[in-house]
Amino acid sequence: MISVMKTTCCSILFLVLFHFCRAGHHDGLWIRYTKTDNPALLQQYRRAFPVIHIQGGSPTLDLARTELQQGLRTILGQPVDTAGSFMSIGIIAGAGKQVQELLPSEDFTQLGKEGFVIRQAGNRLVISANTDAGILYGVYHFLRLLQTQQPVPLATVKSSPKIQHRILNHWDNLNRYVERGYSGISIWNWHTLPDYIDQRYIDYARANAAIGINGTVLTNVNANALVLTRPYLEKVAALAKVFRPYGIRVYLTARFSAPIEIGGLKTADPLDADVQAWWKTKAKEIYDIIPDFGGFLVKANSEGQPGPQNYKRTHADGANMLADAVAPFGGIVMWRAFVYTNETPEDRFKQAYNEFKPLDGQFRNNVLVQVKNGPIDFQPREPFSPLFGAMPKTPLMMEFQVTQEYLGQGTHLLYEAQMFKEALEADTWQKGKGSTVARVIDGSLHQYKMTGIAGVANIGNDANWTGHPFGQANWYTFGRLAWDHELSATAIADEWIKQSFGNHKTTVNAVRNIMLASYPALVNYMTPLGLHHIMGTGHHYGPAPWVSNAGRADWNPVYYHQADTVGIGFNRTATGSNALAQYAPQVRQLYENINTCPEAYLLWFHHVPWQHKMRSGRTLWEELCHDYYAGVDAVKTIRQQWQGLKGLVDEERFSQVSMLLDIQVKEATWWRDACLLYFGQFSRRPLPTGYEQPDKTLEYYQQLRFPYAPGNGQ
Ligand code: BDP
Repeated sequence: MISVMKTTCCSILFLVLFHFCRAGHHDGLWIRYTKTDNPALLQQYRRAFPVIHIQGGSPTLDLARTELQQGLRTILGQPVDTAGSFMSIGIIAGAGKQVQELLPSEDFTQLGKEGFVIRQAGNRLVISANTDAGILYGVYHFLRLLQTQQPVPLATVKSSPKIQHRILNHWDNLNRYVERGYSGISIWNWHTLPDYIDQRYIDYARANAAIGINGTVLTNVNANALVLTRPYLEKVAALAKVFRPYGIRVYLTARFSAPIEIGGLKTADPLDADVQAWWKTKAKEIYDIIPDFGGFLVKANSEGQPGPQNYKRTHADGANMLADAVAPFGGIVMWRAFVYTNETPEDRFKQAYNEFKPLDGQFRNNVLVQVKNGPIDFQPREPFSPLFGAMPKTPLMMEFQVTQEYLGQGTHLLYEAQMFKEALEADTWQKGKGSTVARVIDGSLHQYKMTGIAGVANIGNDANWTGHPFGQANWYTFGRLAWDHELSATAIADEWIKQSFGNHKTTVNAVRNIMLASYPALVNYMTPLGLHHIMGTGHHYGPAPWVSNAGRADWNPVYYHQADTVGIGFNRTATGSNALAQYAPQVRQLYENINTCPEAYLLWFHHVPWQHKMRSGRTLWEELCHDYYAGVDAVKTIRQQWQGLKGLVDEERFSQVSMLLDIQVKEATWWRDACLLYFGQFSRRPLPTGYEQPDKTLEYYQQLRFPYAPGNGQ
């Protein structure tokens, strides 16, 4: 008897431990609640929130109730009474009139469809909204306040999203290969869908709802028409069903040639009546099984994808045809502006603007044009795309890349918030000072009726979702900025750290310092002073500024840096490609004058002589050396700071990040040495004295090959 009991106890203990490990640090994302470790605060929380009452019932409210109950139970470390009455002390939540009446002075119209208010009303904390989704967002926000140990009584929070469509873009193929993915294969297991619902789909929905993401494009922009066939649509419907109560809609990429490939038509011409009818029928079929289907994302006439220009039609013709198909069902079309062709002997920087600006006003009102933050392609630092602010009659949405294609991929610790903020805060000057990119995409500058923002996901089926443990911070940041682009990089970092690593001051301070130092470090060791697109061909892994034989001119690093014995950089002023003319005059003038151009963007716009005097007093060559070395030094400092966290963060992540930082130091050094040896051939100047000399030759770096680096497969 005793021995049986022992075994049972042991297995219970084992199960508990096992459960803790599984749902532990690595895979819990920011919805991994933990008990408040500040005893005084814990007492206050227990006193303030003993009971939960959620008014009303619906799948979304049921989720809110469960989330609140389970989250609170863990945070308080004691059971929570959910059977409380409307008059209980504790938390009262609901979207209905009765709850709203508890806040008589509140203007609920301001909150819109997704906003919420959290406010103390007597001895009750009221979470209210106009919709169930708003309540769910409010509940997640409330749990975040507790997880980040805000004092009680909690300050009032009124929050509604500044942007309507906040969408993740998965570049996931149907065979589960993730284009530019560095964290395993796709989380969508198309083979076992629709019948098998992986717990991950639910965890994914929770994590996204907790940060306000309300849409997901499941498939790659380099699209496969098969996903639009019935068997796949049923799989999509199964995912949509999981996501629906979390306020998340599904979208698909539409391959423009689908009417030919799966419809048996001879053409995909958007002005052809049969093609139009095919898309209309297809849209109806989709909405029959997914009534809240979000719509289509389209990459057309870019990098080999088919599009309307195959039939001498415009991007507007193509987008409008799809828009007409989904309009009766409330769907939208996100048409990408990432287009460029090698056949046009034009600076690639200028091509998206040239193509789209003339089409302003020609799109249906359920079309958003999706523009990458910069004019080229997700480089470590890009000036803002000149399209922002230039299309007042067409809602433009932002496309950020969360996955780190050009940013150290799966092994570099990079916190992307400052990069996103830099783009959002850039002033387009299109309607005078203060015409920021953020105001373009939140619709306030041009009164857009529809607004959106997309982030190319860094999510895969790795145990921790994002490969690098700090990749989670970038997913989190994207969601938080999509909700409120005014949040600061520091505030978001603090929230994420506290929810992911706990509230210990030393940890929070050290991890924050590391995160904030990571972006300037990466820019310095990869592409300082406005260098861009000098990564390895195809996979974009590592430095390869010497490459000049890629399939098309504008895939070659030499096209972008233009180094010669006179200097380095791409002349985009009036004496060069004149891309600067695409900006408002104030921006153009600022960048065009080499003395006012921010040095961070210098080589984006100017071919600068090697002996040019920089603001530091150094010559350009010396500055380049300085920045590359500073980048590597900064990563070494980050590594050192991380070592100081031994014992303060869990062993698993401590050792993962330690190993990754070793790789990062190695690769940053590789970037620095390879680039400076290569550019030194043109500057014909030695490294300034005092710098550690490269231990390898340029030839060594040039012969490195990585045929199986992620990004080369299908
Ligand atoms: C580039 C990627 C490529 C994508 C393309 C796009 O290298 O894999 O297909 O962008 O955004 O950055 O369409």
